[in-house]
Amino acid sequence: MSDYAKKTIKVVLSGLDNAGKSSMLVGFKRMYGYEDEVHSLKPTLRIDYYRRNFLNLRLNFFDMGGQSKFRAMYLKRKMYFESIDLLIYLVDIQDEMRFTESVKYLSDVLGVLEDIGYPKEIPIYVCFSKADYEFIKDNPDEYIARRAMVKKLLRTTFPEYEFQFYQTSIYNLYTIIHMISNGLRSYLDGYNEIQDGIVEYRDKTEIIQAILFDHTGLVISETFNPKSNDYDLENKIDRIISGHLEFFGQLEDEDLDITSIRGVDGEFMNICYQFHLYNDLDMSEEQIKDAIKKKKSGNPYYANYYFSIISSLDKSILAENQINEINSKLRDFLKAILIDYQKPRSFVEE
Ligand SMILES: Nc1nc2c(ncn2[C@@H]2O[C@H](COP(=O)(O)OP(=O)(O)OP(=O)(O)O)[C@@H](O)[C@H]2O)c(=O)[nH]1
Ligand SMILES: [Mg+2]
Repeated sequence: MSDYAKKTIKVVLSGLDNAGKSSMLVGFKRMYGYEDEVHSLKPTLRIDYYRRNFLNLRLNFFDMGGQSKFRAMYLKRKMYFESIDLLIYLVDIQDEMRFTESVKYLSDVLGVLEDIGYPKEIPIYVCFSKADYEFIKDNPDEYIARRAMVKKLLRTTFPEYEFQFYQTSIYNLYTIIHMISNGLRSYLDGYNEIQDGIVEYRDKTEIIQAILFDHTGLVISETFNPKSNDYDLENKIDRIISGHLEFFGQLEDEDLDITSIRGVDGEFMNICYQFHLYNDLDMSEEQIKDAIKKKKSGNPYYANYYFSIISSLDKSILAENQINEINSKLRDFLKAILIDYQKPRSFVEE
């Protein structure tokens, strides 16, 4: 990051009409209180665009309206699929009737990618959308069978591509944030150092999950939550984190400061931290004070970061004892890395 130039990343959301693409973006933009908006969404006409900055990245989202006339148009004019850095394809897991149609369109899209020389090393994100907790609990066998069918079909038809499979639900926002953030991770600078710090932190405290978010709620780094094959447990943890995201969104919108806040949820203890980092490299004391005061009025030198921790209750004493010490270390260490991202050009919210 010598010149702080941003990388532009084209993220494409594709899939049939009604698959949940625009809903995903609404959740991602709003973070909380978006249910009414999601329920009243109209079909997207052609393409909706959404831009957001994320650390060293300038994200350009293309929400490609999925009605058949638009799909035909995209397939004909291949430029829509050019220079994609992250392709997220949504398959509505609840719409059994259109399952074959959805897989067919994905195959058509992959055919176009092949024609235009899409780099095979960039994984394609296949997202089983509307994977609501209740739906999966009511139809577990069906759900597993459908997932397995799509996976097998894609892997045999397009063996040279790498696919990443996720399940998301708008009623559990973290499932969406987690997927998008994973897709962006390889484009982040300085990521490995942050990741090492988080892993070290996890190992010292035996926490279950630690996640570092930027002020827009995207994940900068997280411990790799060991896959337990326990869907209920995973869902519980994801929901706690979705609750944190909702909380962070509100803190940002209302310009509120906290140091930390903790809660107990069933067998888990969870803690949220807010870090305020400002770029004091080129600033006088006066300017720093000013920056803190005016953080919401577009001050480019200031940003919040959020840190979520989940531990099991019986390990929480250990986690708590370690937290203050590690926290101040983590903070210094994050500051050293993150401050680079906070140059004025990299902090314009669009
Ligand atoms: N149960 C459930 N419903 C969802 C979910 N996400 C979206 N929906 C519903 O699905 C409907 C369609 O969602 P959209 O986001 O508009 O679908 P789209 O893919 O953008 O559709 P086009 O713009 O026509 O391509 C909405 O009425 C949402 O309420 C989800 O995770 N679970
Ligand atoms: Mg739409």
